[in-house]
Amino acid sequence: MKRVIYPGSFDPPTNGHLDIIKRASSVFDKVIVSVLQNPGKKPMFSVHERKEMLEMITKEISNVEVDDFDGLLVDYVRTKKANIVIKGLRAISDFENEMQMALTNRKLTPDIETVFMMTNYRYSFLSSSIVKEVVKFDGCIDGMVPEAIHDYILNNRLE
Ligand code: COD
Repeated sequence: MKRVIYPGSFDPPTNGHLDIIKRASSVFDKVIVSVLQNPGKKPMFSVHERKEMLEMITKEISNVEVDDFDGLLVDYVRTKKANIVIKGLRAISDFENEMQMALTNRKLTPDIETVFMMTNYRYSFLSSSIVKEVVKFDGCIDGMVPEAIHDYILNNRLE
């Protein structure tokens, strides 16, 4: 059984994230979407809220589980008895950072593989930061985030 971890900040989840989750769930037996508890960053949504949103948008995908983690990703991957990490790639700008993370993870634990999925061209411009920026100035986020969490984002955002 191929279990994969899809880690991220998901602050908030976007249509780009959901697209990767759906595609990964059709390739692998189990996808564990895991929110990093990162005290270093100042998120707009709490870990609890981000998990709640991920659960709302994945409730119809039976082989997806939502979780959270702290510390090193490779240690967490081992505790979940998985050996594959899924990442999404948008532009060249993602590549440099993602390559650095993948090689660091490989150095730490050689038996964990990182598998990259190319973004869907429709969502190639999308990031959580863009969504937060638009929300902050009361812009329209239709089409950027899954409909199921559109109102949740507007109602729970931090000013
Ligand atoms: N289309 C496709 N993919 C996308 C899109 C989009 N529109 N938007 C985002 N993605 C992908 C990202 O490329 C990423 O792979 C994933 O979705 C999550 O994105 P974010 O922005 O929510 O999350 P990040 O990039 O902040 O997550 C970083 C991690 C939490 C994975 C990383 O910091 C980590 O592993 N931290 C743990 C500490 C650790 O182990 N460090 C050592 C390794 S360097």
